[in-house]
Amino acid sequence: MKLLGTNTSPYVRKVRLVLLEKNIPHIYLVDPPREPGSQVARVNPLGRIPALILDDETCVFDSPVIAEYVDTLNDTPALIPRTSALTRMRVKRWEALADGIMDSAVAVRTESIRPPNKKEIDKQEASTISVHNNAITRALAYAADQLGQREWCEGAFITLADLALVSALIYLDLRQPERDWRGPHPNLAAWFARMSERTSVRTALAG
Ligand SMILES: N[C@@H](CCC(=O)N[C@@H](CS)C(=O)NCC(=O)O)C(=O)O
Repeated sequence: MKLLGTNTSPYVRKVRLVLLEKNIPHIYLVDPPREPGSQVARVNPLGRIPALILDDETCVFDSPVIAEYVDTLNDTPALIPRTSALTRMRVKRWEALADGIMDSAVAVRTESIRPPNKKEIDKQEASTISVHNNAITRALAYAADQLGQREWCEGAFITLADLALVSALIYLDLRQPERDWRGPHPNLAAWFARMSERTSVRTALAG
């Protein structure tokens, strides 16, 4: 199978971490969707990455669908719990929380790099940025509260929850280096430091 993505996309990093943690053979191709010659729009009508192309050319998108599909390919480890409906929901909710942080951070980035325009539009940009930044701040506090002093986001083993959250935080560090999320949330900072030591995270950060 082939994964199309870029090294900066947090959604792509999440999926790469799932593939790496589960040791699933794949080819990772850097293919920015807006660059001429990109094959992304041909395989994913939405023109977005990550896009996972299976050996029979089936294209799997978007990242929660890819993560769930890939997780069913083997049980080593099972990153989305298979038996308890409640635990499964909690892991998927962590993923939704992390994806929401990514969505808001991408929205802030998109607004911030838009060239300055008429006054009215500038005002709108400022309020959009603050709506999304506030959502990120609340989501981080929620994550820190849910994590507490545990080693993993959910249960006694690594799950998709940990991989999604670490991807969101890596993206925040990349795009909002001025945001001090570690100061108010030392438990999240300690968990992140431990996660950053994992071979999968190092590999996915190396490009
Ligand atoms: N909900 C989607 C979001 C994917 C997404 O928005 N990816 C961005 C890159 S971070 C993208 O491909 N944008 C299209 C573009 O850059 O043209 C997922 O989880 O896969």
